[in-house]
Amino acid sequence: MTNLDFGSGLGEVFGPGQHDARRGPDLVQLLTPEGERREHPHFSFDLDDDAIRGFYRDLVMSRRIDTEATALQRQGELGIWASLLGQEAAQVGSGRALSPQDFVFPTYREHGVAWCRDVEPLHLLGLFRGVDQGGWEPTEHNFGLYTIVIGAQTLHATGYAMGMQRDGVVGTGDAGRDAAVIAYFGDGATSQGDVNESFIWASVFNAPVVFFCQNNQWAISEPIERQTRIPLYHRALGFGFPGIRVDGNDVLACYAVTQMALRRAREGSGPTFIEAYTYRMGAHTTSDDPTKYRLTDELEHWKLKDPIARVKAYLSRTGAADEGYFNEVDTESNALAARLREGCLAMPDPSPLSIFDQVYADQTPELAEQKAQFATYLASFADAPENLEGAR
Ligand SMILES: Cc1ncc(C[n+]2csc(CCOP(=O)(O)OP(=O)(O)O)c2C)c(N)n1
Ligand SMILES: [Mg+2]
Repeated sequence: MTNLDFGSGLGEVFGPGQHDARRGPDLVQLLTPEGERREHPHFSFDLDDDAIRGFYRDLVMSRRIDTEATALQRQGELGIWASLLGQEAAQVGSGRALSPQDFVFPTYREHGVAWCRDVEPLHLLGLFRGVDQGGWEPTEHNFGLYTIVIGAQTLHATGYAMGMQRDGVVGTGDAGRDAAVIAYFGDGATSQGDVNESFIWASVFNAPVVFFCQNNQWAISEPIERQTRIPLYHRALGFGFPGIRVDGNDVLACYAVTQMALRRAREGSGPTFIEAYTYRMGAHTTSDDPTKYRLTDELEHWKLKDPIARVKAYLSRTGAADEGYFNEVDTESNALAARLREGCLAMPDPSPLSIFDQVYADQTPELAEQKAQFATYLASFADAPENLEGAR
């Protein structure tokens, strides 16, 4: 464990050490930024090169969805977009460690995890275009709806995990049946009451939940130094469960660490906190301008740790993939981008009244009344028939 002497050693914690976690003693890393495999005493990556080629494809496709969505927002086709740029490995590594029966509670940035759960990317675009509230069926993919209320989903995740305990799908010893929950959240979210409350509940009830924190160093314009004076993963100890820091730009390490944490949860050994140490390479959302509050040399520094480049370097160096493969993935990603663009532009505008139908499974009398009032209001416009086409 880190030797915190509460003296000059603090520089290690939130001085330069924060900005070059590679040197941190507790960072689990299995693939260096140069694309070299590393051994770790407790974690190993146990899949073959075929799986790594698959991860490469996942990483590229996730980034391509992201760049296309960002472009669509810039052209006025999406209201807003929250980019995952730089966080692809944290999401694909953890997402690929999940079993089909596990359940995911995402934030608003988990496009790479959505990809791993086979959620149609057009559904993500629909949400950010404002034509629906998230068009996917959570139970079809075991992937919840995006949550904008910072940290709230950690409570939902913990409650869901406790439900799994009561359903008897934890610790049965049947690998096809035992299930766990993973909750995604950011570094800023760790300052929320909800997150700390969920840690306590998960701990004392030994809930099968993995808390996956993507420490991308920023909560909009607030740096990590404003969230914590110790490494985030150290906090887990105070709640009574293990915490571990993994190189969030290393897809192999993220996979290995998440797999271990999910296994613990499924077998009934309780929660784990994973701090995936990464960097938000883009803006917080398309409404944000990070040049107002951070220096570009920070970005340049993290570009050298790009999560995709290191996998490509590994595959090239070892001969596990050649130019032909990389070109094939590029072509596939461009085809996906073209399909997304076309699909996004073709999305019909929703009926203004349909929002009332999406709130509860069963309509309440209050909501029915509000819907009727709104319908009357809409109908009061002189050009109502045109505006309301399809609204009733
Ligand atoms: C309860 C709540 N408070 C404030 C906000 C506004 N808000 C949106 S994103 C954000 C920062 C979140 O930062 P972090 O948890 O690090 O996640 P990241 O966006 O970096 O992935 C804030 C404060 C919100 N959505 N919900
Ligand atoms: Mg953050």
